[in-house]
Formats: sequence, C-alpha cells, structure tokens
Amino acid sequence: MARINGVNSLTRRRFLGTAALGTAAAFGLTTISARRAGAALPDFVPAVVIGTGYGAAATALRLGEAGVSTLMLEMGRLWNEPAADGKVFSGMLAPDRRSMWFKERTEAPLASFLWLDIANRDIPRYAGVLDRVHFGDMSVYLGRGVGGGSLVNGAMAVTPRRDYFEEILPAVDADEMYGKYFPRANAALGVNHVDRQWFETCKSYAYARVSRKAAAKVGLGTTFIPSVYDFEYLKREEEGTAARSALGSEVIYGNNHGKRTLDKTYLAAALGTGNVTIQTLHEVREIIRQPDGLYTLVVREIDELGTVLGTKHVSTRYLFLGAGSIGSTELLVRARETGRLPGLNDEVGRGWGTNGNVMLGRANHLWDPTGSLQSAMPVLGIDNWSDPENPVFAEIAPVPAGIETWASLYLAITKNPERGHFSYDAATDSAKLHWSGAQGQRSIDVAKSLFDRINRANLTVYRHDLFGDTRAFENRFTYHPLGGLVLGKATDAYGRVRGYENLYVTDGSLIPGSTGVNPFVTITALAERNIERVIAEDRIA
Ligand code: FAE
Repeated sequence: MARINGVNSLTRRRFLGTAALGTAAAFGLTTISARRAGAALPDFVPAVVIGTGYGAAATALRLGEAGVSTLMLEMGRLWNEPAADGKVFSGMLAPDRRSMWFKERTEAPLASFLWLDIANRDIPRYAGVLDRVHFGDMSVYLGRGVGGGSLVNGAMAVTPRRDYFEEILPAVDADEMYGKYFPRANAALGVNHVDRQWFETCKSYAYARVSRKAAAKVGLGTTFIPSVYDFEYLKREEEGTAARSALGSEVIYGNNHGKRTLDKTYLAAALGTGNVTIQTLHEVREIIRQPDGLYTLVVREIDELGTVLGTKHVSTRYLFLGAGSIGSTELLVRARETGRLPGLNDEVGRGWGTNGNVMLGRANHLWDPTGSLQSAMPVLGIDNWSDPENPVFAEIAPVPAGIETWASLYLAITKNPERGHFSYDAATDSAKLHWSGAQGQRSIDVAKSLFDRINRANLTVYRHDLFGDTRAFENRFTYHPLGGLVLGKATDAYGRVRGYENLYVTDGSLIPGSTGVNPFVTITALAERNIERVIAEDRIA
C-alpha cells in the first residue's frame, strides 16, 4: 500500500510540476513554481541549488520532498513552448538561433563531410540550448536550459561496471550504490530498454547492426545500452504513426519528442512538491559568505537575446552547486582566487578529465549500407573495457544525415589517466582549463588499437573527412566533462565542500575525470546518495 501511495504521490507531483512548467512557458515567465509562478526573486531562501542538470534536479527533488523551500537558479531558458514553426527545438539539419548558446555560427561535432562544412549554419546570437566552451586544445559541449545536459544528450543511461566504479571512487560504499542509489536513479530517470526483436529487423538501427557485424569479425561482443528515450515512441516513429524526433535527426539541439528530459522527470516532480521554484535566465556569478554563515549570491539576469537586465542578490543558508563540472568548478575557483571564499583547498579546480572521449569514423563497403534512416539515439556499444592494455567502451553512434553515407561513427570512452586543472583568469573573470593536446593522445592510442583490428579484419579504413581536416580521430572536444571538485578531495565523502559549512557539490564535478561509461546515471545516483545523507545529518529545514 505504501508503495502504491508512493507511486501515486510521485505521479501527482509530476502532474503538478508539468502544469507549472506549462503555465510558465505559456506566459513566458522566468519564475516557475507550482505555488508562486512569476513572483519576484526573494532576498532569502533556505536552500539554493545552482543549475538544473542531473545532480541539481535529484538534489532539489529530495529537498522539496523534505519540505525545504528551495530555489533553483538556471542561466538558460525553459524549453517547452513551441516557437512559430510549431517546434520547441530546431533540428540538426536546419539549425536556427535555438540551437546554440550565443554563437554566430553553429559548431557541430562532425565538422565536415567529404571535407565540406555542410552541418553548420550562421545563426543570430540567442540563448540556445547547446553550448561549446573553448579552452585552447579542448572544447566542452554543454546543455543550457531547464534540464541542463538532458536537453541535448544522447539519452544513453549506463550504469558503470562495478569494479571500475570501485576503482575511481573507492571511498563510496559500492553495495549501497548498486543496491539502492543506481536503481533509484534509473527508476526516477525513466530508463528503458530497446525491444531486442524489433532491433534486429528495424530500419533505424541498420547502422548499429553493421558495426556489430564488423566488431564480431575480431571476436568482439557488443552490449545493449539502456536509454531515457522512449523506445515505444521510437517504434511508432518508424511505423509512421508518431512525429519523428530521434528518426528526424534530432538530438544535440534538442528533441521535440520521445526523450525523458529532466523537466519531464525529476524537475517536474521537484516542482510538484510545491517547495521548489526554478528561476531561469539567472546566472550565478559570485558566492559571498556573510559573517553569520549565510551565502549571498550575486546573480546576473539576462533576456533571451543576452541583454543584461540587472544584477540581483539572494541569500541562503544551504547552497548546493549543480552547475556541472565546468560551471561549479568555475564558481569555486573564482571564489577562492578573488578572496570571497579563501578557505577553499587546493583541490578545488583539480582532477578534471574528458572521460577519455574520442570520436572516429570508419568507411564501410558498398554492400554494407548503414541506412538513410538512422535513430539518433545509440543503443549498442562495443565493450572492450576488460582489455588490460587498452580499455575502451565504444558506443556505436549514428550519422543522422538523412542520406546513405556508408559511414560508421563511434564515440569511444577510453581509460585515460591524464587530468587537467583550472586556474583563475582575472582579465576575463573566468576559470581557464589547462589541458594539452598531448594529454589526449592516450585516448587516441587506445581507440586506435581497437579500431585498427576491426579495420584489418573487415578490410575497411578510417574516414578522414569528418573533423574539419584530415584527422581520423577527434579528441579535441568532450561531451563528458567530469571532475574539478572531486569527491573526498575538494569535498568530504558526501559532497560537503571542505572549509565551509552548508556548502555542497552535487554534480559531475565530483567524479574524478572518468566513469568508463556515459556519466549521467552515475552523477544522478551519487547525488541521490549524497543528498540523503546531508538531509539526515545536516538538519536542513
Ligand atoms: P549539467 O547537466 O551540465 O547541468 C548544469 C546546469 O547548470 C546547466 O543547465 C547550466 O546551464 C547551468 N549553469 C551552469 N553554470 C551556471 C551558473 N553560473 N548559474 C546558473 N546556472 C548555471 O550538469 N551523458 C550520458 O550519460 N549519456 C549520453 O548519451 C550523453 N550524451 C551527451 C551528448 C551531448 C551532446 C552532451 C553535451 C552531453 C552528453 N552526455 C551524455 C553528458 C551528460 O549530459 C552530462 O554528463 C550531464 O548533463 C552532466 O550533469 P551535471 O548535473 O553535472
């Protein structure tokens, strides 16, 4: 009975939260709340969560359930009201201003095809959904808006291998994680699995089956990847009974249908508690600690065109950083170096990694077409993580160009022990990542060892036309920034920042640079674990 009540109350909360999101979108409100939509930013709130990505959303839901009045501050906009074309997001094939965060031209990961820049378009500057932040030899893709990375990512919901999780976070009780918090996160995120029978015959995963066949030639197995994309919806897309999203080349600039983004799961439930408010287009710039222990945030409000509308102050007793690896790390590096929070330790800004990301393409034979209709949501990975020399988990990625390309694309996650760090640049008042091209070489070597074998056995070759020049491997961007505020180093074992009371980290910056798989399930589960402990022990009320 208790479980039925629990499910009912979660359903009810989601319903109330979804209604609040709908009202805010319909009226163009930047304050989203089931209770006080459109209200002005208060001077004081008991708890503030910065950001609305995975860690932030899980934290806010649990705070809201515990009755804690919580404000979420998100620099991006709300994405759930169709524009004049009837769509919330612009697709990948015809991106418009909605695609990228204040850029003049889109910056797609596949920079070229046959050396031609066919994917990118000039666009007006706007608070679009995908950002690409440049730091010398490395650039980082990030989601911007209510839902953070969930708005733009490939929906792959992977629980890491237990032995590797124990290796990267040895102080975290793995029994508890695998028995309680990973299942909790997967359930709340709405993770589902592709119908294997359908997979074997459908058109939209022909590309995955071709890559599986190529891997099998060297005795390598593939593994199915769970997802937060609704596979029943995907089936209907292929049948022609539902509007196309994954089958309409939608992913990095947002999905108009099918994906269980955080605004449909955790954030809707959080709003539905009645205790959580989301304030959009508000960027936290500074964290000031008051003599009485409160934190005052300096917040910059912008409109969707980037005009600064004003600077506001909001104070809180409990401050949770969920601005992502880049965002949260920058806030604390800036706070330490400008003397706002001088007691932060030297670990703040260290232990950053790319999750070993490297992308590559192979050219298949003419008798192995990959299909003109491709699901933008990957479901198969080549799992070679047990290889002691060259561990790699290579997800089989689509080339959703809408035409036959005979190309197989892969996002390989490799074990690369190199780590970057951040310093503060006073001239730009920002954190700078220190990561050199040489640090990414290990990822290329590992991926190459696997794909050389696959190419040799299949008499196929690498594609050299996909990354803007003639390189076969692209390791100068990452989708998976991790670390900067590593658990147990910059924080205690539960994300409490060392040196300051009531200051917490909840997001991907806690993870030391690598998870061996796509990271959002790990980020969510860790946030679930930490907030449960913090609510129980730190008497948050
Ligand atoms: P994140 O989701 O990045 O959220 C941070 C939020 O904070 C964002 O909404 C920011 O706008 C906001 N923010 C930042 N700074 C501020 C500030 N100063 N003030 C106010 N708001 C701020 O954080 N992972 C997977 O597991 N599976 C996938 O299939 C996958 N595919 C991906 C594909 C792409 C193109 C990208 C970009 C990422 C992908 N990822 C994938 C990575 C995943 O989305 C990422 O690890 C998580 O979103 C990180 O979660 P966090 O909670 O750390």
